[in-house]
Amino acid sequence: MANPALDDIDYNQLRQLVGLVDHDLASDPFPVKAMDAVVFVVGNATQAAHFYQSAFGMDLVAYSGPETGNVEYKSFVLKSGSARFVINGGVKPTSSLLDHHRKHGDGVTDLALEVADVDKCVEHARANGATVIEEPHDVSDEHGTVRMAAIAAYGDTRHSLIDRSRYSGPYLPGYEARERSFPKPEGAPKRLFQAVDHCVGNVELGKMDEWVAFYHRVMGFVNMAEFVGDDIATEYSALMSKVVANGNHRVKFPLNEPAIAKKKSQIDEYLEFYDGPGCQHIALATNDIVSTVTAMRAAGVEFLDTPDSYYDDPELRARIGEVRVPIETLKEHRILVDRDEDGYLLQIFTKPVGDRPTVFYELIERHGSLGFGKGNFKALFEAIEREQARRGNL
Ligand code: TYF
Ligand code: FE
Repeated sequence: MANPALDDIDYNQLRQLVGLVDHDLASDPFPVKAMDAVVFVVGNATQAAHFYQSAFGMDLVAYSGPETGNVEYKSFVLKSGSARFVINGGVKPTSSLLDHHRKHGDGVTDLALEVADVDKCVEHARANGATVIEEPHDVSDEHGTVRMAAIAAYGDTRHSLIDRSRYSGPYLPGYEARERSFPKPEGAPKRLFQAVDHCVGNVELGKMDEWVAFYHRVMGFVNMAEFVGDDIATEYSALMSKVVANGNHRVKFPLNEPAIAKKKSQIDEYLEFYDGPGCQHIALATNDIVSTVTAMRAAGVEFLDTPDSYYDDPELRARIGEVRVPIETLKEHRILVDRDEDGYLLQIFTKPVGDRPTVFYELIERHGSLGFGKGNFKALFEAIEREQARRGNL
Protein backbone atom coordinates (compact mmCIF):
# COMPACT_ATOMS: atom_id res chain seq x y z
CA MET A 1 0.00 0.00 0.00
CA ALA A 2 1.25 3.48 -0.82
CA ASN A 3 2.47 5.39 2.21
CA PRO A 4 0.17 8.42 2.42
CA ALA A 5 2.85 10.33 4.34
CA LEU A 6 5.12 10.18 1.32
CA ASP A 7 2.64 11.71 -1.12
CA ASP A 8 4.35 12.17 -4.47
CA ILE A 9 7.86 12.17 -2.96
CA ASP A 10 9.30 8.72 -3.60
CA TYR A 11 11.79 6.74 -1.57
CA ASN A 12 14.73 7.50 -3.84
CA GLN A 13 14.10 11.22 -3.67
CA LEU A 14 13.91 11.01 0.12
CA ARG A 15 17.08 8.98 0.25
CA GLN A 16 18.96 11.88 -1.25
CA LEU A 17 16.96 14.63 0.45
CA VAL A 18 17.30 13.49 4.03
CA GLY A 19 19.99 10.79 3.79
CA LEU A 20 18.55 7.33 4.46
CA VAL A 21 20.22 4.05 5.34
CA ASP A 22 18.80 0.50 5.02
CA HIS A 23 16.93 -0.79 8.05
CA ASP A 24 14.71 -3.78 8.87
CA LEU A 25 11.52 -2.37 10.35
CA ALA A 26 10.04 -5.77 11.23
CA SER A 27 12.77 -6.58 13.76
CA ASP A 28 12.76 -3.08 15.30
CA PRO A 29 11.36 -3.07 18.89
CA PHE A 30 10.07 0.48 18.30
CA PRO A 31 9.32 0.59 14.56
CA VAL A 32 9.30 4.28 13.55
CA LYS A 33 8.55 4.88 9.87
CA ALA A 34 8.66 8.69 9.63
CA MET A 35 7.65 11.96 11.21
CA ASP A 36 3.86 12.04 11.17
CA ALA A 37 3.56 15.74 11.94
CA VAL A 38 5.14 18.64 13.76
CA VAL A 39 2.35 19.96 15.96
CA PHE A 40 2.48 23.57 17.17
CA VAL A 41 0.43 25.67 19.52
CA VAL A 42 0.42 29.35 18.63
CA GLY A 43 -1.29 32.49 19.85
CA ASN A 44 -3.26 32.90 16.63
CA ALA A 45 -3.57 29.76 14.51
CA THR A 46 -5.81 31.52 12.00
CA GLN A 47 -3.00 33.94 11.15
CA ALA A 48 -0.15 31.41 11.50
CA ALA A 49 -1.91 29.16 8.96
CA HIS A 50 -1.80 32.11 6.59
CA PHE A 51 1.94 32.61 7.25
CA TYR A 52 2.82 28.97 6.56
CA GLN A 53 0.92 29.16 3.27
CA SER A 54 2.16 32.57 2.14
CA ALA A 55 5.75 32.48 3.42
CA PHE A 56 6.56 28.73 3.55
CA GLY A 57 4.48 27.87 0.46
CA MET A 58 2.62 25.10 2.33
CA ASP A 59 -0.81 23.82 1.31
CA LEU A 60 -3.72 23.80 3.71
CA VAL A 61 -5.17 20.28 3.59
CA ALA A 62 -7.42 19.86 6.64
CA TYR A 63 -9.14 21.79 9.38
CA SER A 64 -10.89 21.19 12.68
CA GLY A 65 -12.56 23.89 14.78
CA PRO A 66 -15.84 25.25 16.07
CA GLU A 67 -17.40 24.97 12.60
CA THR A 68 -16.64 21.22 12.52
CA GLY A 69 -17.76 20.54 16.08
CA ASN A 70 -14.42 21.12 17.85
CA VAL A 71 -15.31 23.95 20.23
CA GLU A 72 -11.99 23.79 22.15
CA TYR A 73 -9.47 24.91 19.54
CA LYS A 74 -8.83 25.64 15.91
CA SER A 75 -6.45 23.30 14.09
CA PHE A 76 -5.00 23.83 10.62
CA VAL A 77 -3.12 21.01 8.84
CA LEU A 78 -0.56 22.11 6.23
CA LYS A 79 1.61 20.03 3.93
CA SER A 80 4.69 20.46 1.79
CA GLY A 81 5.73 17.20 0.16
CA SER A 82 5.98 14.66 2.98
CA ALA A 83 6.21 17.38 5.67
CA ARG A 84 3.08 17.95 7.70
CA PHE A 85 2.57 20.82 10.16
CA VAL A 86 -0.45 21.06 12.45
CA ILE A 87 -1.08 24.54 13.82
CA ASN A 88 -3.34 24.74 16.88
CA GLY A 89 -4.77 27.76 18.67
CA GLY A 90 -7.11 27.83 21.69
CA VAL A 91 -10.70 29.00 21.24
CA LYS A 92 -12.24 28.14 24.64
CA PRO A 93 -10.51 30.08 27.42
CA THR A 94 -10.34 26.84 29.40
CA SER A 95 -8.57 24.88 26.63
CA SER A 96 -5.50 23.09 28.00
CA LEU A 97 -3.61 24.15 24.87
CA LEU A 98 -3.60 27.62 26.33
CA ASP A 99 -1.66 26.41 29.38
CA HIS A 100 1.17 25.29 27.09
CA HIS A 101 1.02 28.59 25.26
CA ARG A 102 0.96 30.71 28.43
CA LYS A 103 4.16 29.05 29.60
CA HIS A 104 6.10 28.47 26.40
CA GLY A 105 4.67 30.90 23.85
CA ASP A 106 4.40 29.70 20.26
CA GLY A 107 6.08 26.31 20.18
CA VAL A 108 6.03 22.63 19.38
CA THR A 109 3.74 20.50 21.55
CA ASP A 110 4.19 17.25 19.70
CA LEU A 111 6.77 15.65 17.42
CA ALA A 112 4.34 13.02 16.19
CA LEU A 113 5.77 9.83 14.73
CA GLU A 114 4.26 7.46 12.23
CA VAL A 115 4.87 3.96 13.57
CA ALA A 116 4.19 0.49 12.22
CA ASP A 117 2.75 -0.90 15.47
CA VAL A 118 1.49 1.46 18.19
CA ASP A 119 0.95 -1.26 20.80
CA LYS A 120 4.43 -2.74 20.32
CA CYS A 121 5.99 0.74 20.65
CA VAL A 122 4.07 1.60 23.82
CA GLU A 123 4.86 -1.75 25.40
CA HIS A 124 8.56 -1.30 24.66
CA ALA A 125 8.50 2.33 25.84
CA ARG A 126 6.75 1.49 29.12
CA ALA A 127 9.07 -1.43 29.85
CA ASN A 128 11.97 1.00 29.45
CA GLY A 129 10.64 3.65 31.78
CA ALA A 130 8.80 6.05 29.48
CA THR A 131 5.79 8.03 30.70
CA VAL A 132 2.76 6.97 28.68
CA ILE A 133 0.53 10.06 28.33
CA GLU A 134 -2.11 8.38 26.19
CA GLU A 135 -2.73 4.64 26.06
CA PRO A 136 -3.15 3.02 22.62
CA HIS A 137 -6.66 3.57 21.29
CA ASP A 138 -8.56 3.65 18.00
CA VAL A 139 -10.23 6.71 16.51
CA SER A 140 -12.52 6.14 13.55
CA ASP A 141 -14.70 7.90 11.04
CA GLU A 142 -16.00 7.15 7.55
CA HIS A 143 -12.39 7.18 6.21
CA GLY A 144 -11.25 4.33 8.45
CA THR A 145 -9.40 3.91 11.74
CA VAL A 146 -6.26 5.46 13.19
CA ARG A 147 -4.54 3.79 16.14
CA MET A 148 -2.64 6.20 18.35
CA ALA A 149 -0.93 6.73 21.71
CA ALA A 150 1.49 9.28 23.17
CA ILE A 151 4.63 9.25 25.31
CA ALA A 152 6.36 12.12 27.10
CA ALA A 153 9.59 13.62 25.73
CA TYR A 154 11.71 16.57 26.99
CA GLY A 155 9.89 19.37 28.81
CA ASP A 156 6.22 19.54 27.87
CA THR A 157 6.92 18.04 24.45
CA ARG A 158 5.35 14.71 23.54
CA HIS A 159 5.67 12.07 20.86
CA SER A 160 2.33 10.91 19.57
CA LEU A 161 2.63 7.47 17.99
CA ILE A 162 0.35 7.08 15.03
CA ASP A 163 -0.55 4.15 12.79
CA ARG A 164 -2.58 5.53 9.89
CA SER A 165 -2.21 2.46 7.63
CA ARG A 166 -5.98 1.80 7.86
CA TYR A 167 -6.98 5.43 7.30
CA SER A 168 -7.55 7.44 4.13
CA GLY A 169 -8.91 10.75 5.50
CA PRO A 170 -7.12 14.10 5.15
CA TYR A 171 -5.53 13.91 8.64
CA LEU A 172 -7.36 12.43 11.64
CA PRO A 173 -11.00 11.77 12.49
CA GLY A 174 -12.59 15.08 13.45
CA TYR A 175 -10.86 16.96 10.61
CA GLU A 176 -12.38 17.89 7.30
CA ALA A 177 -10.52 18.40 4.03
CA ARG A 178 -9.64 22.00 3.21
CA GLU A 179 -7.93 23.68 0.29
CA ARG A 180 -5.55 26.65 0.27
CA SER A 181 -7.38 29.65 1.61
CA PHE A 182 -5.91 31.87 -1.16
CA PRO A 183 -4.10 31.21 -4.46
CA LYS A 184 -0.34 30.82 -4.73
CA PRO A 185 1.49 33.72 -6.34
CA GLU A 186 1.84 33.42 -10.12
CA GLY A 187 4.89 31.36 -11.12
CA ALA A 188 5.53 30.14 -7.56
CA PRO A 189 7.37 26.80 -7.30
CA LYS A 190 5.12 23.81 -6.60
CA ARG A 191 6.55 23.65 -3.12
CA LEU A 192 9.44 25.22 -1.20
CA PHE A 193 10.51 22.12 0.71
CA GLN A 194 9.92 18.37 0.44
CA ALA A 195 10.42 16.87 3.90
CA VAL A 196 11.33 17.46 7.53
CA ASP A 197 15.04 16.65 7.79
CA HIS A 198 15.52 16.93 11.58
CA CYS A 199 13.96 18.42 14.71
CA VAL A 200 16.29 19.71 17.40
CA GLY A 201 15.57 19.66 21.14
CA ASN A 202 17.13 21.98 23.71
CA VAL A 203 17.45 20.44 27.17
CA GLU A 204 18.87 21.73 30.45
CA LEU A 205 22.55 21.78 31.41
CA GLY A 206 23.76 18.26 32.15
CA LYS A 207 20.66 16.57 30.68
CA MET A 208 21.77 15.91 27.11
CA ASP A 209 23.18 12.45 27.80
CA GLU A 210 20.06 11.47 29.75
CA TRP A 211 17.90 12.33 26.74
CA VAL A 212 20.26 10.57 24.34
CA ALA A 213 19.94 7.50 26.60
CA PHE A 214 16.14 7.92 26.61
CA TYR A 215 16.01 7.78 22.81
CA HIS A 216 18.32 4.73 22.79
CA ARG A 217 16.52 2.80 25.51
CA VAL A 218 12.90 3.78 24.96
CA MET A 219 12.76 4.27 21.21
CA GLY A 220 15.65 2.18 19.89
CA PHE A 221 17.25 5.22 18.24
CA VAL A 222 20.94 5.13 17.30
CA ASN A 223 23.68 7.74 17.59
CA MET A 224 24.75 9.63 14.49
CA ALA A 225 28.38 10.53 14.11
CA GLU A 226 28.12 14.27 14.48
CA PHE A 227 28.47 15.74 17.93
CA VAL A 228 29.70 18.94 19.47
CA GLY A 229 31.80 18.30 22.55
CA ASP A 230 33.53 20.36 25.19
CA ASP A 231 36.30 21.46 22.88
CA ILE A 232 34.12 23.31 20.39
CA ALA A 233 31.60 24.25 23.06
CA THR A 234 33.86 26.36 25.20
CA GLU A 235 35.69 27.92 22.30
CA TYR A 236 32.73 29.52 20.59
CA SER A 237 29.46 27.65 20.43
CA ALA A 238 28.46 27.51 24.10
CA LEU A 239 26.51 24.34 23.47
CA MET A 240 26.99 20.62 23.37
CA SER A 241 25.09 18.51 20.91
CA LYS A 242 24.52 14.85 19.99
CA VAL A 243 22.27 13.41 17.32
CA VAL A 244 19.97 10.39 17.61
CA ALA A 245 18.03 8.86 14.71
CA ASN A 246 15.60 6.04 14.04
CA GLY A 247 16.83 2.90 12.25
CA ASN A 248 16.78 4.25 8.68
CA HIS A 249 17.72 7.84 9.73
CA ARG A 250 14.46 9.20 8.36
CA VAL A 251 13.79 10.75 11.78
CA LYS A 252 16.74 12.66 13.22
CA PHE A 253 16.69 14.40 16.58
CA PRO A 254 19.78 16.44 17.54
CA LEU A 255 19.80 17.30 21.25
CA ASN A 256 21.54 20.40 22.60
CA GLU A 257 22.45 21.45 26.11
CA PRO A 258 24.08 24.72 27.14
CA ALA A 259 27.81 24.77 27.82
CA ILE A 260 29.52 27.08 30.23
CA ALA A 261 31.49 29.50 28.08
CA LYS A 262 32.59 33.10 28.07
CA LYS A 263 29.20 34.33 26.93
CA LYS A 264 25.62 33.39 27.77
CA SER A 265 24.74 30.31 25.76
CA GLN A 266 22.15 30.61 22.99
CA ILE A 267 20.64 27.49 24.60
CA ASP A 268 20.28 29.32 27.93
CA GLU A 269 18.52 32.14 26.13
CA TYR A 270 16.10 29.60 24.64
CA LEU A 271 15.53 27.82 27.98
CA GLU A 272 14.86 31.15 29.70
CA PHE A 273 12.34 32.41 27.13
CA TYR A 274 10.69 29.05 26.45
CA ASP A 275 10.63 28.53 30.22
CA GLY A 276 12.07 25.05 29.95
CA PRO A 277 13.23 22.44 27.46
CA GLY A 278 11.60 22.26 24.05
CA CYS A 279 12.00 22.04 20.33
CA GLN A 280 14.52 24.61 19.07
CA HIS A 281 14.60 24.27 15.31
CA ILE A 282 13.05 22.29 12.52
CA ALA A 283 15.20 21.65 9.46
CA LEU A 284 13.34 21.46 6.18
CA ALA A 285 14.84 19.53 3.26
CA THR A 286 14.77 21.24 -0.13
CA ASN A 287 16.30 20.22 -3.44
CA ASP A 288 16.73 23.84 -4.50
CA ILE A 289 17.78 25.96 -1.54
CA VAL A 290 18.43 29.06 -3.68
CA SER A 291 14.84 29.16 -4.97
CA THR A 292 13.46 28.37 -1.53
CA VAL A 293 15.42 31.14 0.18
CA THR A 294 14.54 33.58 -2.59
CA ALA A 295 10.81 32.84 -2.26
CA MET A 296 10.81 32.95 1.53
CA ARG A 297 12.79 36.20 1.66
CA ALA A 298 10.39 37.75 -0.87
CA ALA A 299 7.57 36.77 1.49
CA GLY A 300 9.27 38.49 4.43
CA VAL A 301 11.05 35.62 6.21
CA GLU A 302 14.26 36.86 7.85
CA PHE A 303 17.44 34.79 7.75
CA LEU A 304 20.63 35.02 9.79
CA ASP A 305 23.28 37.07 8.12
CA THR A 306 26.66 35.56 7.34
CA PRO A 307 29.54 38.00 6.86
CA ASP A 308 31.40 38.30 3.55
CA SER A 309 34.53 37.02 5.29
CA TYR A 310 32.92 33.56 5.49
CA TYR A 311 32.80 33.35 1.69
CA ASP A 312 36.12 35.03 1.10
CA ASP A 313 38.00 32.65 3.41
CA PRO A 314 40.44 30.75 1.14
CA GLU A 315 40.50 27.84 3.61
CA LEU A 316 36.73 27.42 3.28
CA ARG A 317 36.90 27.63 -0.50
CA ALA A 318 39.59 24.96 -0.60
CA ARG A 319 37.69 22.69 1.79
CA ILE A 320 34.30 22.82 0.04
CA GLY A 321 35.62 22.43 -3.52
CA GLU A 322 33.00 22.26 -6.28
CA VAL A 323 29.35 22.53 -5.25
CA ARG A 324 26.13 22.74 -7.30
CA VAL A 325 25.87 26.51 -6.92
CA PRO A 326 28.65 29.03 -7.61
CA ILE A 327 30.06 30.41 -4.39
CA GLU A 328 29.09 33.93 -5.50
CA THR A 329 25.45 32.81 -5.52
CA LEU A 330 25.80 31.29 -2.06
CA LYS A 331 27.34 34.55 -0.88
CA GLU A 332 24.53 36.62 -2.39
CA HIS A 333 21.94 34.53 -0.51
CA ARG A 334 24.05 34.00 2.68
CA ILE A 335 23.79 30.22 2.28
CA LEU A 336 26.32 28.15 4.25
CA VAL A 337 28.14 25.12 2.85
CA ASP A 338 29.80 22.19 4.58
CA ARG A 339 31.60 19.15 3.23
CA ASP A 340 32.50 15.85 4.90
CA GLU A 341 33.73 12.44 3.71
CA ASP A 342 30.28 11.53 2.31
CA GLY A 343 29.51 14.69 0.37
CA TYR A 344 28.32 18.21 1.06
CA LEU A 345 25.30 20.15 2.27
CA LEU A 346 23.96 23.66 1.84
CA GLN A 347 22.09 25.24 4.75
CA ILE A 348 20.68 28.50 6.07
CA PHE A 349 18.87 29.48 9.27
CA THR A 350 15.96 31.83 9.86
CA LYS A 351 15.76 34.20 12.78
CA PRO A 352 13.25 33.10 15.43
CA VAL A 353 9.82 33.17 13.79
CA GLY A 354 7.74 34.07 16.84
CA ASP A 355 7.78 36.79 19.48
CA ARG A 356 10.07 34.92 21.87
CA PRO A 357 13.71 34.17 20.85
CA THR A 358 12.97 30.45 20.73
CA VAL A 359 11.81 28.46 17.69
CA PHE A 360 13.45 28.94 14.28
CA TYR A 361 13.87 27.04 11.01
CA GLU A 362 16.72 25.70 8.93
CA LEU A 363 16.69 24.96 5.22
CA ILE A 364 19.00 22.16 4.14
CA GLU A 365 19.97 20.78 0.74
CA ARG A 366 21.95 17.55 1.10
CA HIS A 367 24.31 16.16 -1.50
CA GLY A 368 25.56 12.98 0.14
CA SER A 369 26.51 14.52 3.46
CA LEU A 370 24.74 12.95 6.46
CA GLY A 371 26.01 15.68 8.77
CA PHE A 372 24.49 18.80 10.27
CA GLY A 373 26.93 21.47 9.14
CA LYS A 374 29.59 21.11 11.82
CA GLY A 375 32.08 23.00 9.68
CA ASN A 376 29.71 25.97 9.82
CA PHE A 377 29.22 26.02 13.57
CA LYS A 378 31.72 28.81 14.15
CA ALA A 379 30.21 31.16 11.54
CA LEU A 380 26.68 30.11 12.47
CA PHE A 381 27.08 30.57 16.20
CA GLU A 382 28.74 33.94 15.73
CA ALA A 383 25.72 35.00 13.66
CA ILE A 384 23.36 33.70 16.36
CA GLU A 385 25.32 35.60 19.01
CA ARG A 386 25.08 38.83 17.02
CA GLU A 387 21.30 38.41 17.09
CA GLN A 388 21.35 37.54 20.80
CA ALA A 389 23.28 40.77 21.45
CA ARG A 390 20.76 42.79 19.41
CA ARG A 391 18.04 41.41 21.68
CA GLY A 392 20.08 42.41 24.74
CA ASN A 393 20.42 38.79 25.87
CA LEU A 394 24.17 38.39 25.68
O1 TYF B 1 20.84 20.69 13.89
C1 TYF B 1 22.02 20.93 14.02
O2 TYF B 1 22.72 20.29 14.80
C2 TYF B 1 22.61 22.01 13.19
C3 TYF B 1 23.50 22.90 13.98
O3 TYF B 1 21.55 26.39 17.79
C4 TYF B 1 22.88 23.75 14.98
O4 TYF B 1 21.62 22.69 12.53
C5 TYF B 1 22.95 23.44 16.32
C6 TYF B 1 22.49 24.32 17.27
C7 TYF B 1 21.94 25.52 16.87
C8 TYF B 1 21.84 25.83 15.54
C9 TYF B 1 22.30 24.93 14.61
FE1 FE C 1 19.93 21.71 12.26
